[in-house]
Amino acid sequence: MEHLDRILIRQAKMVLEFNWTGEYTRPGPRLYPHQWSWDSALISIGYSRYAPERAAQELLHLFRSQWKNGLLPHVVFDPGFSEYFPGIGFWDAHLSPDSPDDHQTSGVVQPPVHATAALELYRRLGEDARPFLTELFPKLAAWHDYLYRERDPEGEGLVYIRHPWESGMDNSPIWDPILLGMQLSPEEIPAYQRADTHIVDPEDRPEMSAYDRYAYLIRLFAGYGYDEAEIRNSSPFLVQNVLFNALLCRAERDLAELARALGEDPTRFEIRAAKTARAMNGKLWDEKHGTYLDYDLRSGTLIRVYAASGYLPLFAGIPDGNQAQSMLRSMEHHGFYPAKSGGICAPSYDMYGYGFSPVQYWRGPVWININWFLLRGFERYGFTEQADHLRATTIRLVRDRGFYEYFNPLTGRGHGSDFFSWTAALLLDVLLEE
Ligand code: 2M8
Repeated sequence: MEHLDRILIRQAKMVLEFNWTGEYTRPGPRLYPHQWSWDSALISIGYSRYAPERAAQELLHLFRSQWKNGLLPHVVFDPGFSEYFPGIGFWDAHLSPDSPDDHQTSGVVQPPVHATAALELYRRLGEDARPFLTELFPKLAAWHDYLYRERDPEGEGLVYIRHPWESGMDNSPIWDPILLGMQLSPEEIPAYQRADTHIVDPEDRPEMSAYDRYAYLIRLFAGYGYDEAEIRNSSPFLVQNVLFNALLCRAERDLAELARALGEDPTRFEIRAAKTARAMNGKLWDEKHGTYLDYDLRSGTLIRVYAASGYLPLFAGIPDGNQAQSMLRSMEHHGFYPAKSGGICAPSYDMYGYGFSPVQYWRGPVWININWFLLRGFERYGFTEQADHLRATTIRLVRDRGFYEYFNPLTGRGHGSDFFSWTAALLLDVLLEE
């Protein structure tokens, strides 16, 4: 191993150590003081490589706050930290009879990468992971059951998200058409005070008009006591999201593998994974552009906005060989694989797309988790040259610029939170692989 890599590994471990609270790992020191759902799954993938007990602790702590109906909340609050919006009182999760009695959480979810993370740990630990798996497996199954039961009422194989935050790509231009259509009167906009814009450059964060709508949706859900049938009837935001469904499909397959390891029946997970893959290819595939698109259930139309998440089905093995080839061409010919023009892979949104910003959060910057999903996807399809390139640029980016939350794809400059945990964890996964 090269000397520079060894230094980078030490630094990455220090970032995670710095954010470790004793119970879970904060995504970032000041901006994100609580536990986030998909952050923790990605963080545990990094821990699996060198600190397996931590990986297990991270996931088990998160699942202790799972709702009684299986919903896995996107944030588990540490009541000791109040400087974050929206906090416990804004979510009012206790209004749901399903919320946990002894933990404070949000009332939305995030992409389901948890079974994938648990399988990674099983692969590293083998039989030693059995006690952990025995405890986590029924919770993972309940989480996936919740998604297919509550979020796929027509049994299509595609689950919906009901808030932009559920995609993890909070202010992606994918949501613009829907948010533009949400005309709110002043009295519909809840009173709130943001904390994020005091901590990092406001230019790097979502607009106020986006936050108004995030806040509006939360209060709408709380007003219905988080009753899913009511929310389904009334939420202006109801989307079958490519990223979420691709990661769910992969997680279902991974859960089936865990079931087999535990001597449990994998059938329902296998059937659902296959159904989701079929539905994505049938409903969300855009043949002309060689990518997958989100579907707006309210308007009954595909959202023709091109983001890096459109290529994440590669991570789940959803496209066939021909589709995968055409996705690669699509990435290279559009603004996602700017290697030839000197840009940095992979912008989260088409660099030539309308509304692209090199600095504003999910509207263009490079994110290490997206790169990691793409890298593993390229490897899966044998796109070795692209995988090598993406691996090398990702490592170089973090080594040269730091452990930032996201990076300007034109200059490489880091933005958002420094000491960002999943940047460190996923880099460790890549650097420590055998
Ligand atoms: C961002 O989202 C939170 C809201 O959940 C925020 O902006 O406060 C997103 O990047 C999300 O994907 C991520 O999980 C979270 C914590 O890193 O931050």
